[in-house]
Amino acid sequence: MKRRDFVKLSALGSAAVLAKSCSTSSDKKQVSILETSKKIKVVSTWISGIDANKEAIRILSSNGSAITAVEKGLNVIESDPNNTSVGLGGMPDASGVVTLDASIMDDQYNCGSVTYLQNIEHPISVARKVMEETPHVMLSGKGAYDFAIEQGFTHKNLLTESSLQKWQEWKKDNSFNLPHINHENHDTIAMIAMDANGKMAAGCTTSGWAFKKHGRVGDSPIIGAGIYVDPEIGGACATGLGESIIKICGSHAVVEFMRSGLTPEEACREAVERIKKTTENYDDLQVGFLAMNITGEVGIHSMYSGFECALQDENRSELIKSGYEFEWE
Ligand code: SD4
Repeated sequence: MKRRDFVKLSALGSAAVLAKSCSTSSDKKQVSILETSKKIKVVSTWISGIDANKEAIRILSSNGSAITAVEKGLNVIESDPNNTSVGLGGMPDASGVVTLDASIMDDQYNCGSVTYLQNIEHPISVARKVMEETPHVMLSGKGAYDFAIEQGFTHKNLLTESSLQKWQEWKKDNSFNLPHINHENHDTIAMIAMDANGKMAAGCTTSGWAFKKHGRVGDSPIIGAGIYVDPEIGGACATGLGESIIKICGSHAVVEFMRSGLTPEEACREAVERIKKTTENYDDLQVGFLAMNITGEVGIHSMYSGFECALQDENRSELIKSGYEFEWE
């Protein structure tokens, strides 16, 4: 199903969801201040962020911490077999194996991540365990899996019938061509939350680039690329083609742009500009950034049209359409 149709069909529950356009290619110099007040709030990439946010805000409303809100919010999407970019139901790599990347970070530079993790439904929770239970930041592959089992996680087959079928179709026709990460074939979820104490955390969880080369790791588990949080400035996270995001340390770049005085939206746009400068061919290359500063102001920007984020606080839920550099159609 195309994203457009999914947006139309998606059941948005009882929350009032308003589509709001921040800027378009023609008015991209316009700066949108989406949110400025410092109170509990959560913002997540893509439309699936709506469901993740509901769980996160439930936790924040009962005085839960930002880090727990991020973990539990992302768990919802990891368990959704219909999201083909995250956890259960995630698209496999070229060899038919589902491999997962995830990272989590609070606003005290504590962080944890897992890469190339297999058969564990909640990589974001394993990343949190890496952060809290080990002296390390990142565990990978079999080591990450063994650690997860040690910590009480259970082995699970994450390849659904539907993802297996898509992989089989791809293998039959295109096994020499990677599908692009473009405007509508990815749904990685990244989230930034602020709790009642004004503390912030960010997280990201994904099965990465569909049909990627076996062993490939994207930006999502790399602190500074997929996510970053600075206690004095705010947080940022990324979605889209990980290779391009890694090359500019995307989320860290967004935070540093905010440090230099830019609003979150301007900072996200500046990071996209940097990718344009550093990437020879950005035809059909989608990247999107999402940022929140410590005053609670939120902004997003992407290379191509179609990127959107879900924002929720105690009173409302909104779907924000991103400003962008190029119109897709
Ligand atoms: C990756 N950044 O593995 C991820 C993909 C993604 O929505 O964001 N998909 O490169």
